Amino acid sequence: MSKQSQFSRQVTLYRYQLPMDSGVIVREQRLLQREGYIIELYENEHGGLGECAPLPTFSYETLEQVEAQLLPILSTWQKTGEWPDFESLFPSVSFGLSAAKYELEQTLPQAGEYLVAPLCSGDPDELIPVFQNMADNDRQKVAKVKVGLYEPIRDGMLVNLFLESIPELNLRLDANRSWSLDKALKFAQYVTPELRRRITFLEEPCHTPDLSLEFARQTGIKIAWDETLQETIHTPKFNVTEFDVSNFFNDQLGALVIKPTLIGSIDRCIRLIDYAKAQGLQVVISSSLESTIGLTQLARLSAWQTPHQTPGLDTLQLFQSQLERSWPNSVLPMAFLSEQALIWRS
Ligand code: OSB
Ligand code: MG
Repeated sequence: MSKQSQFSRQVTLYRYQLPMDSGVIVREQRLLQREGYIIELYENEHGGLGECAPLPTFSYETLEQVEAQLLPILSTWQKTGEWPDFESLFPSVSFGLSAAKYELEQTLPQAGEYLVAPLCSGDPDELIPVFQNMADNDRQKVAKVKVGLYEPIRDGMLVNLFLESIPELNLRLDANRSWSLDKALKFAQYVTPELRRRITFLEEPCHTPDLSLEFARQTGIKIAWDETLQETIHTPKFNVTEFDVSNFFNDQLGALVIKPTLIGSIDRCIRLIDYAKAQGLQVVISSSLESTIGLTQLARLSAWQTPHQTPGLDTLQLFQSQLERSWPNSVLPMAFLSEQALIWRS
């Protein structure tokens, strides 16, 4: 038999369920359980895992659609070793499948960036041990705060307090498009102009990208695209090098936030990162609440492709367990793939 023998490749598809509490991260629908698929591939002694976990209210595809798309792809790969066109797949499928392929081919470096920007909920004191660790590692103090959930005045005062009480702190803020221009400006009014410099960026302050840009022009606070990038990728003729540059790259922009589960394959993410770098724009790799399988891969992607950048991966704290792979220093118990639902094996 040739090397293409069907016995040289093995595929297992699991569906996992992990208890969690998404808290305020997923605004419209509090998630108490994270569900997704894990692909496990083997070929000639090498293995690879990939996580395809569409995020409710953020992803456009459902779990059912993911499974329906995955099954024929996995069957074909197992029989022939052929991969599909990653560009034509749902982003979560494209990311998970590409991650498994990268691991199989040993092209995703092992070293990961596990110093992440802490997501903080309101008490600056919580951050002291985290910042100590950042300082010990010669890193800038950076944290992320969700805004737009309460009154903009409260948010403005809170941000001001953070910046005032922690002198070298840099803050990333995220409003997930929840403000009108008026409310966003009200927020900014409560942040002392000299302190605004230490807001590295505010993700998606307003209901629309145009309003967010207007907010940035009026306040001097840099913004970052997250939802806007995801939306752009969903336009039918999306092409990394031809997307609407006027909206994406301008002086108001502090960073591009890339959530691979919502964007697509590792190759696509790398093309976007290269393009952003060429424009002098920072890129932050961010989580879509993946299990430790996807999350550690994102930490590896970040160390590899956005070195010296603190990734937005502080989401394991929302879970009650890790899955199969450990996140360095996490005290959460481990759940295993062997305990998850087996969907298909061949
Ligand atoms: O709004 O950026 C978001 C996680 C899941 C869905 C949406 C978001 C997030 C995060 C991840 O905030 C953490 C981070 O980016 O630092
Ligand atoms: Mg965001």
